[in-house]
Amino acid sequence: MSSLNHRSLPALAARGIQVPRYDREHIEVGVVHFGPGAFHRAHQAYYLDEALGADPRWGICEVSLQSSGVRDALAPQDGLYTIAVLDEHPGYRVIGAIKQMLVARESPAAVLERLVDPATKLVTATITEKGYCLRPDGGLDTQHPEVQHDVQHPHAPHTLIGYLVQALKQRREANVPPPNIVSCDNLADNGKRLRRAVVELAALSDGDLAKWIEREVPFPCTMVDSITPATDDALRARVAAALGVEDRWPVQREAFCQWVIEDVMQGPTPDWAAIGVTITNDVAGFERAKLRLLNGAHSTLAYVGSLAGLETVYEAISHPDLDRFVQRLMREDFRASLRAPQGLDLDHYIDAVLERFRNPAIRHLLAQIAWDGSQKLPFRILNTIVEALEAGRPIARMCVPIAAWFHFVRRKAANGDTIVDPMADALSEIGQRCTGEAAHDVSAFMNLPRFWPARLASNELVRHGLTRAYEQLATVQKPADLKLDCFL
Ligand code: CS2
Repeated sequence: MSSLNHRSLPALAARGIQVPRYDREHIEVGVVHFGPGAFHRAHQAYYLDEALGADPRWGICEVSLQSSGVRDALAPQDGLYTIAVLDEHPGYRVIGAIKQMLVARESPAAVLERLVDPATKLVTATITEKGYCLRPDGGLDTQHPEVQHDVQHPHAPHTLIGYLVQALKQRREANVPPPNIVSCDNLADNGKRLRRAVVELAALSDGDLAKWIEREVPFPCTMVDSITPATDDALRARVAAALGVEDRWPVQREAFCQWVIEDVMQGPTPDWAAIGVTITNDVAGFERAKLRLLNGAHSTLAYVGSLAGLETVYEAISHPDLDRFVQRLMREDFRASLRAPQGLDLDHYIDAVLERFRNPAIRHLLAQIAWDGSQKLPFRILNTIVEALEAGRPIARMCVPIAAWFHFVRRKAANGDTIVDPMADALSEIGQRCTGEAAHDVSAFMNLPRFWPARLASNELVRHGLTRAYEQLATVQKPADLKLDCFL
């Protein structure tokens, strides 16, 4: 079977596949994106592909910080790839928005050149929580080896933060207005956090630059949402069957797709309203609701479900006890911590999220969601526990997913399985020290450095809640063992 490339497009269009409606030869790079993983290609690249239909200025230069995988797969395809939208009636769309692909470790100067180019008006990022190199209190972790590298080598940085500082410095010197810099990761207050990290790194070498960045550069906060399971061979086969050509790296997502951006951007931007992006002054309300309700529930299903041997979100939400438990957690504990932003009804939102989890067309592996627990849980659940304690609300149910994570780590460590997490070494060391005795094991996890918000680290209510949940989950091995009614 031949491979997808620009010559395939007319035949694909004739087959009824959606292909770019614009002349790819004439699009310009106006966006530099860091982290061209599946989520970005299913989400922001889709929106920009829409924008290109009316305005050629929003082509993307994709930057991978380290890996050459996406570039190597998509270069022979002229940057084209397919989004499979999986629902009752699957749809396929070929995206043409990628104009250039760079691997930063190979060509740092080319990345900086792109970032400094006045045509670059938007910089976006999906580098996952760990890519921000933050301390638990939210500031930049200046002890982080990659951050230290960037201090020493400002022209060949390793982190997004390093690239942004250097690019902003050069733009300022050349009198080029700064781009809008949009973090699209699942961090609460993602724009504010990114701004703080960039300002703190800049301040280490150039106080004036740091002040200028703080004053002049827009870092809108955003909420991004679309369930995007990792690409597997089943998807490749499905796409090949639908297209009649082979796509090395298609992506898949549900039909639901949402992007909400804070209304602080300056200079030229895509026509956001026309492409379905919401611009608002209250992004924090949307962001928090999504992070706590959807992602918090996801992590709960991932850790509790994995203990019981369940494999996918669909299987986990179809387990009656787990379904009841997660609903209670969402409708009471998580919801109590939220204020509805204008235009969002939280009860309807919860219903809609649960409906999305119940989509049988999506095979979303719990193992994928379980990655990077040390980076995700603080934003998704620990912060909600902190607020519940402050407000005198119960925390027992919210201790269950955290205790399930402890067991998940302990079992991985005991079996010698890889723990995918930037704190894997510390976690596997704790996991190996676990004895199965709840008070002992919970203490070991509560001593994990650089994870716990200050208010939780030595809180007795938290210790008690975690110990009880840990005991309750200890014997769960299969779906029938999952009895969570004692937490309802
Ligand atoms: C998931 C998210 O992998 C995970 O941790 O919770 O990727 C989730 O699917 C997206 O945030 C949905 O927008």
